[in-house]
Amino acid sequence: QAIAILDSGVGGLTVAKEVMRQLPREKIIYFGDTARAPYGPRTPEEVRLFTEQIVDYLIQYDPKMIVIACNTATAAALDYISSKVTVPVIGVIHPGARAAISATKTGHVGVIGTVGTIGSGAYTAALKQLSPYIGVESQACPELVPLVEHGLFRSKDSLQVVERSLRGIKDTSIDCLILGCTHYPFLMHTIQTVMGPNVKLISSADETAREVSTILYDKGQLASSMEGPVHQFFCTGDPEIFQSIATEWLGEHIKRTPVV
Ligand code: DGN
Repeated sequence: QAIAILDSGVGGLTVAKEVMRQLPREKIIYFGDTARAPYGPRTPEEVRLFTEQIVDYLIQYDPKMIVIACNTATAAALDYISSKVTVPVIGVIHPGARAAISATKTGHVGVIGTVGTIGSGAYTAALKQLSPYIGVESQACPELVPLVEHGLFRSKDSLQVVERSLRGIKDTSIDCLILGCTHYPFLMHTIQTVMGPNVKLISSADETAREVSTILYDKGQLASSMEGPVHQFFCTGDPEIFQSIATEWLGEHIKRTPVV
């Protein structure tokens, strides 16, 4: 049985990569809804519906767990999806919040994400649930997902776009910045350049992969095969762009079966 990982597009590959690194025996079935990305500007109802459709598709493959590797979909649909399926379902917001709480020294953290994620207040709620006196600065960065989906994350223009996007949060006194969108690790170096060396960037990928590992271990479901798994990738949009971004990011040749 595989681990199903889904996102609005290529962003969840940042989580898939970390799952592959921490759990190299596990097979992954990845679904990127590239035709309907970005999810950020959509209503929570629409994001919930899209997430449900993807989960209905992935359930046919009988996964042992589902990772909603999209903050926007986690905020809009995690509870709903968890109540619908019988396998464990995790999102990326709680793991990201937990990683920030363990990294901050000053108790003042920043969060960047899509309009949907920031507007939902889900990060502030998750951070304050863990640590009630934490100070949180939030900033929506709607220009960043399209940059990544178009494969422009290494382009010269990306620095300007990132500078513009981070203007509101750059001059605060945060010591950690949560990359509250799974697309943002593609822009990690540029974001670090703009924020400067004193701000630690937190990606939820490591912590999410750790949670996958813990859940599968507790359920006695960790893969034991000695053979390397063959992962499967699905996308709803242009398969060539998806394949080139996925191959560059994961460093392996990706065989994918696009779906409509
Ligand atoms: N990767 C998604 C997230 O983490 O929120 C991006 C959502 C989008 O499509 N804008």
